[in-house]
Amino acid sequence: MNTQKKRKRTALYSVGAAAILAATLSMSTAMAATLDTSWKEATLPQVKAMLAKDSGKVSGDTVIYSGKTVHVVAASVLPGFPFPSFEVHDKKNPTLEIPAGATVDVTFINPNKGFGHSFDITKKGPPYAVMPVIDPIVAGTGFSPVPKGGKFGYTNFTWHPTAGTYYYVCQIPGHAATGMFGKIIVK
Ligand SMILES: [Cu+2]
Repeated sequence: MNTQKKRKRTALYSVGAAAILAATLSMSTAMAATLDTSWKEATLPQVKAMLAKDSGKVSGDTVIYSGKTVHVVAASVLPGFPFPSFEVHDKKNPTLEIPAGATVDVTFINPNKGFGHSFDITKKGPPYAVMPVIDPIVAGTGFSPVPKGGKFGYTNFTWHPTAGTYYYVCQIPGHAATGMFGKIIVK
């Protein structure tokens, strides 16, 4: 990377960081109004038990699923992982490899104290804008509750994907732009 590009990236990052802070502050108010009732609550031990139910197998930076029904269990910013990021099987933003025609049962949990996140699936790859404006191809999670009092929000949705390349993306402003996304290969 040349120096000019590096400077540009640093400048963009600063704008992104300020936008994240501003957006996070305004989102907490907006989310209180838009939060849907499909979110349930779990304690951290329950979150860890749920994460263990992911049916994939880790291979390098990929989680490979097999069978007619697969269980994808994703978290946002688990303790010890960088903000903002997703984790599946303790891997940061792994690529998920899913068999075409499978029924995909997705559970998304937000254990990130003080922040909301979403897990939305799209065909649109990076780069993402501060406001990604993604219309998910399946009804995704919407914005999670902000954890408080040792309780963490989680929700489920089902997806029947056809072969192709997809991405899972957080739609909270600034998160996808600063790396909160991963790839899904369905084949
Ligand atoms: Cu996020």
